[in-house]
Amino acid sequence: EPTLKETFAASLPHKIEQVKALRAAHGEDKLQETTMNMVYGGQRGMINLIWEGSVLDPEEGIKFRGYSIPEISEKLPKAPNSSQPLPEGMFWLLLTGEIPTAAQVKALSAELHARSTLPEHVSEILAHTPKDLHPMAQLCLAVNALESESSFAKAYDRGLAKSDYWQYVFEDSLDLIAKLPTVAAIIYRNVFHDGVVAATDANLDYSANFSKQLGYNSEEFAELMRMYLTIHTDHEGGNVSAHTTHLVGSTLSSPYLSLAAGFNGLAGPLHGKANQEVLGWLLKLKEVIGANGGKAEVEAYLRETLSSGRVVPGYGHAVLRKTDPRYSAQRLFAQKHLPDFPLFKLVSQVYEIAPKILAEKQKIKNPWPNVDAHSGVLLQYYGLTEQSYYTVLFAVSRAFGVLPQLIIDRAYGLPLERPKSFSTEKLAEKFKFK
Ligand code: CMX
Repeated sequence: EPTLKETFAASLPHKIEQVKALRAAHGEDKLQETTMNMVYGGQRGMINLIWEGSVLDPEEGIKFRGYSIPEISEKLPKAPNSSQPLPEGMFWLLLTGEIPTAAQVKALSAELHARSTLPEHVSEILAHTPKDLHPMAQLCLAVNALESESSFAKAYDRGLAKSDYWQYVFEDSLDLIAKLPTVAAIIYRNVFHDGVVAATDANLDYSANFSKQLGYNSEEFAELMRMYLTIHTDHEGGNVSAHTTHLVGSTLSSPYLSLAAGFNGLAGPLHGKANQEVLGWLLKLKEVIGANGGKAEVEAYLRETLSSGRVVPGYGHAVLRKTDPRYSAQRLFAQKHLPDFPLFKLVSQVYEIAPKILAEKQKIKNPWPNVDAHSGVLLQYYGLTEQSYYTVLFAVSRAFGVLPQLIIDRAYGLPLERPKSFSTEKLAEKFKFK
């Protein structure tokens, strides 16, 4: 059976032709009207990126190459005795648009395992990093330091034809995904435990090995990781981590530097760090309402968050207008594996109350929960209680979504990204506004 690289390479000529034909037919047609509010308003709703892996529908949520999360769960290959899809298969799907066979995914898992060794200087840097430096800052340091391994940067320095860029970006992307769990596990074990990372096993899948490296040996935790790493991969192109990786990559910075840039964006509280924020917010809620807290207390806590000018973490979205299907997938997992866990019950209670309270504020366009409202509670149940680490897990998964597009960007020969900006003076002048 063809490998991932062969499958992608085989699909490429047709894809490039399709883009060429589409542009020849409609390249100068108007896509939409843009308004000044879009420019001042964080470009909401402005179509200005190509992103092949996924498209987000405001009502239905994410579709990965056209497949919903339940469809992905059903169709992607699974580990033996597992009911969760393997994120390795998701990477395959996002890059090629095709559902891989079980044998293809097994071969990819083995290939990632074979590429997973870290250069010594990266472990050295992490060993000398202060423990109180945020785990996401440590991750960004380490991914930048992995630049030494970039075959793209080396080949470019030697002199590389544009048509060959993608091959090296592909190799770097696989190496990066392969090395990330070890980097992430070193950070976790250094900051919160004894600094020792368990050995991996070439016969296990990526998530089972990563679980072992973190120090969690139960099959159920590996199941959680398989789901977690699959659903956090990709959320179309405009979110900050995806957009940043793509933007920096357009300068022909290596995949390492591009991904590190994306991770810096994921580290913000309005994006990936919301999963950490949610946990802090929930634990505080638990403390405030005590053992006998009811609906009225949760409502009061929500109102207090809002009236103090803060956001309710884990709720709202720039594009979604319904409950995030990534939230629903995690809820299903909790209902199956931890239905009586008190913190899950609290999350469910907030889900019953928060949308109504948030909807009272007219400016909030989406009162429903997003992915980050649920992930921390699942980790808490299995003992991974260190909240400041949560965004690192999101980052490991996000690499599976943004790197396929980086490969595609170079395979399509997309140019340096360089939109036009205006000053307020210039806009006022345009509208003859005084
Ligand atoms: N709590 C309080 N206020 C909220 C809110 C929330 N959960 N969600 C939106 N709002 C506010 C915004 O802060 C904004 O207020 P101002 O006009 O005073 O600045 C107003 O409502 C309009 O915002 P919006 O158009 O509904 O949402 P945006 O597209 O601007 O922002 C998001 C989207 C996710 C940043 C926002 O909903 C938010 O801050 N949510 C909490 C943080 C969070 O969960 N982030 C994770 C998102 C998923 C991810 O990237 O991982």
